[in-house]
Amino acid sequence: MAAPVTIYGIPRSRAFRNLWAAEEVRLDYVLEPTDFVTGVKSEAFIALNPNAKIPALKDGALVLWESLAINLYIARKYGEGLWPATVEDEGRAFMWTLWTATELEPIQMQWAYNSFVRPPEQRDPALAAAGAEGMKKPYGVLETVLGSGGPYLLGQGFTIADLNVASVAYTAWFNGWDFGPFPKVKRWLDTCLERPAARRAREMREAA
Ligand SMILES: N[C@@H](CCC(=O)N[C@@H](CS)C(=O)NCC(=O)O)C(=O)O
Repeated sequence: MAAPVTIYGIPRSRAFRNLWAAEEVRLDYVLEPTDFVTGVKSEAFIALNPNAKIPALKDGALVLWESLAINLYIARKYGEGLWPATVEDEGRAFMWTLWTATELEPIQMQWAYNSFVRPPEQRDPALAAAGAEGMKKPYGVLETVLGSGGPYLLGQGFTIADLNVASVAYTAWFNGWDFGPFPKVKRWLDTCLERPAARRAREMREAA
C-alpha cells in the first residue's frame, strides 16, 4: 500500500490551503504538526524546506514547498474534478495562482500583520490602513471578472484556481475585512468556503 502523503504545518498557517485541497480530493494524508516558530527551525524540517517555512509536502520521494504550488500538484495528481479540463484552462489556473501570490497576498498580509497577526505593540496602523486600501485593487479585479463570467473563475465548475484564490482570500474573509463594495467576490467566497471540504479544513483551522 502506498504511503500516505505528509503535509507539514499546522492548520492555523498557510498549510490551511493544503488541508483544504487534500480534503477536496479525499487525499490519503497525514498532517505532521510543524509550527512556524520552532518547528520550522528543526534540522529535520530544514532538510525538507531550506526556506524554513511551512507548509511542505512529502509524497514518496518528492518534497515540495510553496503552499500554492503544492495545491497545483495535489489537484493535478489527485484531483480529477479540481484540475482544469483543457490546456487553456490550465493556463488560467496558473495565472490566477501567480496573481494570488503576487497581487493579492502581499498587500493582504501587510494589512493582516498590522491589524491582528503581530502583537499590538508591533503593529503600524498606517501600514494597516494602506494595506486595507491597497487590497481594493485586486478585489476589484476579482469583482469585475466574476461579474463578466462565472460563477467560478474558470467558468461553470469549481477548480484549483478558485481554491487557491479563495484560500488566500479566506484570511480577509475570516478576519472581518469589508467585502461590502465587492458583493460578487463575497458571494463567490461564501460559496467556496461552504464547500464540505472547505468546512472540514476550516474546522481544523478555526478550532486551533
Ligand atoms: N510563500 C510561502 C510562504 C510560507 C510562509 O511564510 N509560512 C509561514 C507560516 S504561514 C512561516 O513558516 N513563517 C516562518 C518564518 O517566516 O520564520 C508559501 O506560500 O508557502
